Order: sequence, then C-alpha cells, then structure tokens
Amino acid sequence: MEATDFQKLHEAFILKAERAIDSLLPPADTHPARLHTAMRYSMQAGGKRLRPTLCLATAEAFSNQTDARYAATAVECIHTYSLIHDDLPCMDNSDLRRGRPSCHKAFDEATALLAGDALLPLSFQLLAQGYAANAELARQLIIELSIAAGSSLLVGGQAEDMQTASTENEEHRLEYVLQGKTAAMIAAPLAMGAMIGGGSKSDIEHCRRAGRAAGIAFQLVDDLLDQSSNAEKMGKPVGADTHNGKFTFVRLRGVKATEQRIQTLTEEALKHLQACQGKMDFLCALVTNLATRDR
Ligand code: GRG
Repeated sequence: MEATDFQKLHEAFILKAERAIDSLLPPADTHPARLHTAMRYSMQAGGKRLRPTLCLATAEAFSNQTDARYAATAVECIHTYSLIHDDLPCMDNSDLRRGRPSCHKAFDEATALLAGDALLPLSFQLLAQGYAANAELARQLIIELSIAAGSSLLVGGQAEDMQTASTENEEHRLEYVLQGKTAAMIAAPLAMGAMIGGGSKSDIEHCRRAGRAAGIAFQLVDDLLDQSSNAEKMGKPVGADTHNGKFTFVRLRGVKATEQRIQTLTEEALKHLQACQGKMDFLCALVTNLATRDR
C-alpha cells in the first residue's frame, strides 16, 4: 500500500474513532458532571487510537455491514481506564499522560479512580447494547474483551509488574507482563474486529495471534523509546522504566536483541494477517509502521 493511501486511511479511522467516542460517552454536563467531565477529559485527550483503529480496520477488512464503532469505543474505554489507574500515585505515579496532566492531576485522585471505574462497565454496556440485534456476536465480543481485560491478562500483567523486581524467573515474568499489559489489549480489538466483520473461526484466531505478536513488538518499541525519546514527543514521562527499576526486555537483553525481536514479531504478525481471507493491506501496513514508530 502506498504511504499516502495508508496515511489517509489511518487518519480516517482515527477520526471515525474520535467521533464514536464523542457520541457514545455520557455528556460532560450529565450529573455527576465532575465524573463525566473527567471520563471525557481522559478519553478525549488524543492518544494514538491504536486499539479502536485496529478494531474498525479489521471489521472493514472482512465486511463493513456491522457497525464496529461500539466495539472500538469499548476497547478504548478499557485502555483509557487502565491508563488513568496506572497513573495514580499507588501505581506508576505519573503526572503526564497523552501530553497533558494525568486525570488525578487535572481533577483529584478519587475522581480519577472513579472515572476509570466508570469506563470499565461502560465498555461492556456498549457491547451488550450496541450488538443487541445479534446476541451471539455480543456474547463473543464480551467474552473476548473481558478475558483480555481480566485477572489473567491486563490486570494480571499489571499485578505482576507491580511486584518488586527479583532475579528469579525474570524472563518468564517479563513475558507474562508483556502478554497481559500490552499484547492482550491489542489482540482483542483485532479478534473483535474479525468477529464483527464476520470472519471465520480461523480468521479470528489468526487476527488474535497477529495482535499478540504485534502487541509485544509494540511494547518493545515503547521500551526502546523510553530510553531514546523525550516526554514532549511521547506525551508521557520517559526514562521511567530505568528510574523505577523495571525489568524490560531491553534491560535484560540489550538494544540489538530487542530490535531483532521486534522484526521477528512483526514478521509473525504479518504472516497471520496474510493468512486471513479479508482485505488485509491496511492492517499489514499499520503493523509494519508500528515497528518503526518514533512516538
Ligand atoms: C491499571 C489494570 C491496570 C492496568 C494498567 C496500560 C497499563 C496497564 C499501564 C500503562 C503503562 C504501560 C507501558 C502499558 C503497556 C501498554 C501501553 C504501551 C500503553 C500505552 O499505549 P499507547 O502508547 O497509549 O497506545 P495512547 O495514549 O497513545 O493510547
């Protein structure tokens, strides 16, 4: 796919995601207004919109008959709740997110905690209501997202990452954290998009696997950028991993091995996408671009 075509499509997906978020979130002035304002503050702070883009683009790659916007927004709700909670003083204690004060800095800790809490059920409400006309689809989407966001993946990965570093089983622990904290929430929108687009069982599984591989690659790129980029470009503090003594793949194996693994994982993701029956050009270009991103 030509770079300019990719760019145009990418921007269109981001715009579609932004519009869906705006229309599906409770209005800021609905009581309790401070809570709803905080939810919108974090949801509408920009960000790459990678997860909703993956969901919208995958659904379209198979068919555009069913509206993927509910699922795209649901995934971004979970992602944003996890960022809000991760920034809290009891977790990463980070003051900057998506280029502006993190939710608890702009509001207060209790409001940030509750804004994250409220985004979580909103996500499942969107799936249950948005796909009510196809109860089996709604059921599958809810299972996919709840597993990805649950105690064995997103929350489990975060819990493992919060444990004090030890030298025992470091590689094993690191893989668990990578799968849970990052890859799960990248695999889910791909699998969900394939479900919405009516992909076969095999398509859905290939998309899920592509997401897992691309998700780990995404995190490894993030780890490299944490060492080499700056806060202005990233919209969040950099150097935090080193500062917090976090075990990352880069710290464990070095830059060269990390770059090599990013390439291998990207090839694996592409292989899975190319094995699908849909029109996968945009998704392949997106996965390739993620490996070379600089923010
Ligand atoms: C609190 C349950 C709970 C989980 C927190 C998301 C998270 C888990 C922690 C944030 C720190 C981190 C490095 C997470 C790994 C996933 C990741 C790279 C998130 C940032 O995703 P981007 O770069 O963010 O896509 P934007 O803001 O662009 O959407």
